[in-house]
Amino acid sequence: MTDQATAEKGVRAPRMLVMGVGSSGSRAVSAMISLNPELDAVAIDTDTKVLEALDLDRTIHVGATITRGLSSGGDVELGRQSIEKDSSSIRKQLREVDLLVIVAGLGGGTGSGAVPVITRIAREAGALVLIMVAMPFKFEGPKITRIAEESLKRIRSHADAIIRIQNERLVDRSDSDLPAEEAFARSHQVMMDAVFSIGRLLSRNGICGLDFASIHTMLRNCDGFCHFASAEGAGKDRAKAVADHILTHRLLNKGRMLESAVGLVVGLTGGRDLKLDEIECVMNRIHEKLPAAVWLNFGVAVDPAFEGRLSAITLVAEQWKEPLVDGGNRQMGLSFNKNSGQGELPLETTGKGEFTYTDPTVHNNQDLDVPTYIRKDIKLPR
Ligand SMILES: Nc1nc2c(ncn2[C@@H]2O[C@H](COP(=O)(O)OP(=O)(O)O)[C@@H](O)[C@H]2O)c(=O)[nH]1
Ligand SMILES: [Mg+2]
Repeated sequence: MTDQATAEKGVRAPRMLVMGVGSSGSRAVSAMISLNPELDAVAIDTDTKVLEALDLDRTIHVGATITRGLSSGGDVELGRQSIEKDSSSIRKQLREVDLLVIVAGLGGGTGSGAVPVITRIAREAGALVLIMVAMPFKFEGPKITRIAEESLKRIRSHADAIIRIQNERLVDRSDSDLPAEEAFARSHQVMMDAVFSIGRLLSRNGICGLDFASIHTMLRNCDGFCHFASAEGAGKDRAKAVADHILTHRLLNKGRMLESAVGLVVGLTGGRDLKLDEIECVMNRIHEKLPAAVWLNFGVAVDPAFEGRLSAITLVAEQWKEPLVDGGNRQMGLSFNKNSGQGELPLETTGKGEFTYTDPTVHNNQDLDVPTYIRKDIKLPR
């Protein structure tokens, strides 16, 4: 095979799989599929009634012998046992997956018990794991909150990054008429925005900048949590509207989080009518809020369905686990000069971060701490 043929064979878009876990997670995934049937997604629950009610082809029922098809009844241990028992069906889903996005509402038994286990299995399989969890509303009571917090701690010890959606921040306390259903729907909407935008930016629709390497850098190195916000605008002033919304976004602490960010990924999606001016307008306004030395990466995707609209997502890191280092433990020049355009990491020299001084996780002679796409020498599209 010629070099060119080899290269062509190796080039493929990174594969993202979305896994909805527990009843809320499964419903979220079902809502995503109904809007985008192409999405690679699977729903997993102990409760057959919930799975059957979803209009989904790909569902996995776990813990049949443990809960007999019923829900875990809020028992986290039953959720954990159910997934351990059926871990082989989870492993099968993970073949060739580069990025696994797990979606769940914490506070119940299945999602809270199963997500930490699935996260561990996926890391062992070599996938980059992004967890998107909704934390319960205050009105659900202290017991539910405690279950969610404890599950989050366990997830944290395995996941690359967690996007924690504080349901409480999605509602305005003055909005006393807000139907409960609408309140829950908002957290599903945030998850949906995040999944769709990351998917678009990783696909071949991306016309500049953002690629799997930058998302990888951000997720692996942020200090566990990464904050997400999205905004959309339409019409003539859409760029300004999108920037204003991001700069005052509730999920970014009314925009204050940007002032102390250490890392930021911005993804813009527009239609074929997207103008360079508009990209500049959004980026310049966001730049103004950022500290001088920030690691910034942005990407733009064009999707004909976005004609007349502009959407932006941001992933914000407030802290790195440790200064980003290369294989020789040399500090990398990651500071982003606000005036110099885009900052980007040379992927090949990315180090093992916090794993620099720990033994590698070796399986079948492969170091699982090295991302799948590097181990398999998959050339990522730039
Ligand atoms: N967005 C959304 N969240 C929900 C919904 N139902 C429950 N939740 C949230 O998800 C948490 C877990 O509930 P659930 O998914 O039913 O539990 P599980 O099936 O045992 O994992 C709850 O504490 C709620 O905060 C829903 O319909 N939509
Ligand atoms: Mg349930």
